[in-house]
Amino acid sequence: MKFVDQVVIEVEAGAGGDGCISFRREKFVPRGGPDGGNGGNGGSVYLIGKANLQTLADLEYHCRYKAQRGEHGKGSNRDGKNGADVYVPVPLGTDVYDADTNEFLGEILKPEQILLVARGGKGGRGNKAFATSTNRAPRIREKGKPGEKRRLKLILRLIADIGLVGLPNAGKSTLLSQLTSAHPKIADYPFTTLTPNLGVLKSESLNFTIADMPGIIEGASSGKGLGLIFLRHIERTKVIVYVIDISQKDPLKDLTVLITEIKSYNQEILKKKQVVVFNKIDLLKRVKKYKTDFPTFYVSALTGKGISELKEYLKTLL
Ligand SMILES: Nc1nc2c(ncn2[C@@H]2O[C@H](COP(=O)(O)OP(=O)(O)OP(=O)(O)O)[C@@H](O)[C@H]2O)c(=O)[nH]1
Ligand SMILES: [Mg+2]
Repeated sequence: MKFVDQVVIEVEAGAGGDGCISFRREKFVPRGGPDGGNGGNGGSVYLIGKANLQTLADLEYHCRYKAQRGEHGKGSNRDGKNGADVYVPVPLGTDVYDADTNEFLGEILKPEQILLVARGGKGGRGNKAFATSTNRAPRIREKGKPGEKRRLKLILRLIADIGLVGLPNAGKSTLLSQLTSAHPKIADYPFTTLTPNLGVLKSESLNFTIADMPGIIEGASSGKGLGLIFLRHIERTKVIVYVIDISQKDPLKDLTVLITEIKSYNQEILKKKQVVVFNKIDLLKRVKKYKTDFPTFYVSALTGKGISELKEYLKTLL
């Protein structure tokens, strides 16, 4: 399915129903009192978190949501029915902004969590509600209030436990396919991965999600390659795994490039737990060990060497 992580949608709540002006008319009751019912409230629009959604793609096609209006009040004290609410399913990790003012409205992080984004209009009161001891036959009523209407900008920042970052071709997607049952596209050219891939690392008690990111190159923060915009998808992860191709000229410099680029995107990310994975050890006759500031692993995502140790370590981290 197409990966969409930003959309604009329009939401419109229902208007409230109007209050009614009516008087009781019955045989043998000469002057019946007021009996105009109240209008029903308009339906509201909510966003609701759905764990089975991974992107905002559905909302790109269906981008207008309108809730039902409230029924008008009727005679014989009958109040109008409330309009039905509308629930718009969104993936977990959706940030919600007003598209016109950029005001942050909230975020959806948990399954079935809801967020009110357009409040339904209140129904108007009927004339019965206006009767007093001095005015027993009021000829007034209220109109229903309009429902709220706004354009929303939805931005997805994935909720994953682990994020894989690295230069293009370092073997991130291959590593994802080793750690999880995901089948991302793998190829020997840079920028094979254009949008994040998700996989699930199964553990005895818990499952963890791993997100494989597109490649980062030096200067990405100033727009080179695919830029860094997709890094918002590792802002919510607990652990960052740097994947480095150890067969390259200067693997430590590659690590520095990654850290520098991430820092210029959002240095808060560097407060997370970080792990270095030197990949492609099968290409070397003798594996040289490097000193880094983080727990470090030497693996071959191709042959599977060193993968089980890495897996166990990641599980204990989480
Ligand atoms: N020899 C060897 N090749 C590997 C290893 N891991 C990955 N490769 C190869 O390296 C190439 C790139 O692998 P990918 O997993 O697509 O790399 P990536 O980091 O996801 O690349 P982008 O998505 O383009 O950023 C492929 O041809 C893989 O088969 C490894 O451990 N050893
Ligand atoms: Mg890839």
